[in-house]
Amino acid sequence: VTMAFSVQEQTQNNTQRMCPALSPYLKGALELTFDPDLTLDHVKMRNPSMHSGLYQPETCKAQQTVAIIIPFRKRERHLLYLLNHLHPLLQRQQLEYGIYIIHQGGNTTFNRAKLLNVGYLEALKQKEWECFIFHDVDLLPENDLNLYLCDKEPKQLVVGRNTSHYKIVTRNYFGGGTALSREQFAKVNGYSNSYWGWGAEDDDLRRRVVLHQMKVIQSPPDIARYTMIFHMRDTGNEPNDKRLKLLRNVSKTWKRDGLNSCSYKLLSIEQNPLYINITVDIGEPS
Ligand code: UDH
Repeated sequence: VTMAFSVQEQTQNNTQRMCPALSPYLKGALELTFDPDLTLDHVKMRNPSMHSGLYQPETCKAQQTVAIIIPFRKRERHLLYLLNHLHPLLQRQQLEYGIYIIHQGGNTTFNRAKLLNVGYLEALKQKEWECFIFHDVDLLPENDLNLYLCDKEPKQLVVGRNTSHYKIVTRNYFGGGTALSREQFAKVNGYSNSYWGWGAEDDDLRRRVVLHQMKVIQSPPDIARYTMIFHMRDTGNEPNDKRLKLLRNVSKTWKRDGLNSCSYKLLSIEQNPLYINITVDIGEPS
């Protein structure tokens, strides 16, 4: 459809004309590559329209503005593969988006959920994003029809994974890649800040969603397929043995443990061409 307009018309209409609900540039199933010689400079060269981690379509107004929030520590190689894959995909989806890497400074126990809260709060200082996608660094979408957009209900983007032969191992899985609108996430007071180490912070968020009479929807399983880059368990992210106890108390704790109690020290914000890097000191388990 867009092809019918001249470049001039397209530019003039930049602010009014909405991008179509389904972008004409989508390819469907994708081939993934893991070139061992890939560098950040290659990825920059392949994405010349990226500036300061932000992108918007040139010819139309995006359906939504989307902040991609990625919890991060010492996974440089994974980040490189993710950026290489995700930027072209999001651009084909004609989204207005920003990629925020939330880097936990120091060596204290990892806290994925708290980093995601920080990402939400910090991204909103930059722009009033409509949609938030909480995304692990090691998961690559295998199909660009899996739209990185928010819906009327919180949405699970990651349904099948290569590592589990695309079978849904955990029913009710709400981790890996999850889309909530600004309002949906605010309503549940975000994630809990109390899950130090691996596990159950994503189940906690699901309980918050259900407690607020929302329901989790999924991208269609045949397109919500992901390749997980193989890795061993990281030091500093050992399974959290308090996780099941925490999970039992969500209905009592959600109101005081979340966005409204997320305290951290901002160490730096760097605007790289391909992402915004936010390094934070989120403290340690009390
Ligand atoms: N993350 C980091 N650095 C860390 C720990 C976690 O960046 O040191 C981030 C990263 O975005 C990662 C996400 O947090 O994708 C989730 O952590 P994870 O990948 O450790 O969790 P997952 O459940 O794997 O995917 C658990 C360990 C599995 C070990 C299996 C060995 N075969």
